Amino acid sequence: PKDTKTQEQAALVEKHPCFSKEGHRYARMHLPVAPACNIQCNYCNRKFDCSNETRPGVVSKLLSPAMAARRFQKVKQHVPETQVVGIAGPGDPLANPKATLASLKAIAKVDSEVHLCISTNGLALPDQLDDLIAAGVKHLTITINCIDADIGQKIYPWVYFNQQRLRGRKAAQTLIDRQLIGLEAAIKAGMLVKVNTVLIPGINDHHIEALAEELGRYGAFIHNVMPLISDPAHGTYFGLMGQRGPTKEELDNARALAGQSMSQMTHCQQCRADAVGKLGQDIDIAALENPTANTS
Ligand code: CLF
Ligand code: SF4
Repeated sequence: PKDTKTQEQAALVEKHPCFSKEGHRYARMHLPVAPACNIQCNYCNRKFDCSNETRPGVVSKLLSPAMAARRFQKVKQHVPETQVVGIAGPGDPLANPKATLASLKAIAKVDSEVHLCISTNGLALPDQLDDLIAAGVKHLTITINCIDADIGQKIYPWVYFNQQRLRGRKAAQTLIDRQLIGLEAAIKAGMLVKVNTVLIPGINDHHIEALAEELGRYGAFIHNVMPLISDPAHGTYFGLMGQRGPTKEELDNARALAGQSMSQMTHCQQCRADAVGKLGQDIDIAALENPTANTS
């Protein structure tokens, strides 16, 4: 059975452009169906896309589940290498459970073979894991920036949980607890779990090694340390506070330290919530859907 499990995992990894470097031959498509979020990150600007997985600064046009399925059909014809359909924003997929689940179902109806992928901050994961599994999701990303609430309270000004807006250390601890419960349960259920960490100099950079060690103990599959994008033009809180992103050396150093316990993804493109195509070769979805319109 162990061999079968390993074979299944290898098949899941092979065609996913984010979980495998060899996956670059294949394309992914994001469905921007999830506008709301249940937490606030200081690196987010809600007017733009979730920087959990997405680069702030460009607004995606929201789609309904039916529109998302139609877009997928069109993309599949145009980019047959599309092997993965992910939901990564522009808010948090699990803060929009109806739209997220309806979209996953609509996609599976069009193509039962396509890999379904979700990226979340993890707050609602323990409650929604069973629904995701039932919908056929096998690839999951949780953005975990720290496992220490003293650090977390500098990153998350509030967390909305059980009809309450939590602040300070309590907010951070609640989020971290839920992330780790969700991480453990998802791995136990056989999902392939990636963890994204936004590297924020002076905030969580000294903590990356300990974080990666813990992720290794849990059995996360791969770790993606991504640089903070703090351009004040994007209006993020960190940008307004004068927080800078890491230098290339700082990023390389953090990845090397984390790499002692977790295999590292280094080819992340910090995609938009509506990105389509191979990594680094996004196609123009507006032009594809509206070939006659002038999109310049
Ligand atoms: Fe999308 Fe994320 Fe799935 Fe990939 S992106 S939901 S795991 S299909 Fe990939 Fe883009 Fe980096 Fe994300 S390159 S931002 S890691
Ligand atoms: Fe923004 Fe994403 Fe953080 Fe929610 S989880 S506040 S959408 S960056």
